[in-house]
Amino acid sequence: MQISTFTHGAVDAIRNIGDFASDLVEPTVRLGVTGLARSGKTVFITALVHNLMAGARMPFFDTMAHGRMLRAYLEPQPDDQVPRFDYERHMADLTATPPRWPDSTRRISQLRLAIEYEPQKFWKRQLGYNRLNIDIVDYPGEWLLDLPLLTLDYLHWSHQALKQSRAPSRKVAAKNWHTALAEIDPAAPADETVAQRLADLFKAYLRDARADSHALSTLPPGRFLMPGDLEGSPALTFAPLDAKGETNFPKISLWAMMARRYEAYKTHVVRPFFRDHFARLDRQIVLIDVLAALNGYKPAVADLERAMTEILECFRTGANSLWSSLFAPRIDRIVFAATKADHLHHSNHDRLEAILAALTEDAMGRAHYAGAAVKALALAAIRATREGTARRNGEALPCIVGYPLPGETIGRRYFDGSEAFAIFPGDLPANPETALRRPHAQPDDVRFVGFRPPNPVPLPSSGFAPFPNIRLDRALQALIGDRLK
Ligand SMILES: Nc1nc2c(ncn2[C@@H]2O[C@H](COP(=O)(O)OP(=O)(O)OP(=O)(O)O)[C@@H](O)[C@H]2O)c(=O)[nH]1
Ligand SMILES: [Mg+2]
Repeated sequence: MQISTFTHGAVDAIRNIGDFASDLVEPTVRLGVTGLARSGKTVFITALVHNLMAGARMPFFDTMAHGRMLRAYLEPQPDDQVPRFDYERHMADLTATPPRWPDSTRRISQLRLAIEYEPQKFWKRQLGYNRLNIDIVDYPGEWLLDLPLLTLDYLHWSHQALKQSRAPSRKVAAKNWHTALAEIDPAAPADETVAQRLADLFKAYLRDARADSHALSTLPPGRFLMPGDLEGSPALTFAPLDAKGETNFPKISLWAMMARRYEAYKTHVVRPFFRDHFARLDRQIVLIDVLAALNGYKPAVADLERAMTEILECFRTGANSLWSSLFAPRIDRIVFAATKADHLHHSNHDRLEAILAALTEDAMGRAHYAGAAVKALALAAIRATREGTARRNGEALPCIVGYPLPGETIGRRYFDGSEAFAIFPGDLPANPETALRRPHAQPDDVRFVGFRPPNPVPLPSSGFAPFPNIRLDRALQALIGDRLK
């Protein structure tokens, strides 16, 4: 174990030296956009690229605010073997009539944005303009859940997966799998048909658990839900088994076969993904859909907190962490963002930030220790609502106005997507602990509906005006502002 860790670390270190050398020629920032499924990664990346290319007004992004931004454009991405981020297609969705959100991401993709800017210092300006590349990877959020698997062996993963599947919120979805499992003797000789059947039932359970409208974070292995290139591959033919207190299984047993496949999944699928796309990050933004969790009931918040803590624990920089033992980390700036802040009136943004801070307190504290600059903010990469005031019983209520997505409901009201509505989403509690630990959502609590994207504004020349947003400029400043001086 020690030896293999060392060997992997050495290989990664050599890669990093290569990156460092190419960085000297062409300064590059590798920006990690991290987040669970549906947290807003693809929308964030698309909005960031479009708003930089379209020269959006960004008062809190120094380079733009001080007029030093010359131009931004997409370049061929550095890794030929990774597909390109389909920026044009996502833009086509967002600027369609009516506009729609991009589809959920099914495979990995990458993009490189080049920024040309005027240096701040007079003497540097005499040498001409500077250029900074920003490399970003987009991937299905489900895959992020595999990161904690790197620290779990098959026995512990099986134990954990079984425990999670027995939770009241998942028991029903797991029924068929549990029934089959009860008849299995893990010490019996390995049998491919049995392995296949258990893997199928386990996958069906994961899918059903995800389909539960209250579930926010899904359960690993991520490729079971979003296989990408591994669709139909035998690499995914394994499932947890019930060890029933036993720890020693014969080499020819079903248990041993499943354990080997689980380890192979980690070695050949999980590890390379994180090594190739996360290990070399310079900066990271962690997107968290806090509002969706608050919209659900208590297990949703607990579920989100658990998933994020597990993931962020792995990302922890500094000595003796999984991250530093696997890869040589160098992330020196981290932004935590509560996404979709346009679901709230701006008077509530501070409260949303306070809830985000409470939710990620541990992880943020640790990252800080390791010398990384950390910032938490409420953000909407694309603002789908505007603010207004509604009158109810003579009282003026701050509300938001937007097009609720077809199928959304509030109370008895059903929305078909064709009309704009003024909605009073409610106030978040002033004390973040109340939001996170309340026993059950009350009927009068905050209630959020999804909105379709705002109507695109075509420009007279060509293309579209930058997307309205909330605090995208602050996020950019915190992430890359210092690299554009
Ligand atoms: N109102 C609003 N909704 C947003 C915003 N960003 C994302 N959304 C909503 O959240 C959904 C998910 O956003 P994506 O960017 O696709 O999320 P993702 O993290 O890429 O998800 P996966 O690809 O499934 O991992 C979108 O379809 C929108 O409904 C935002 O800034 N404002
Ligand atoms: Mg996506």
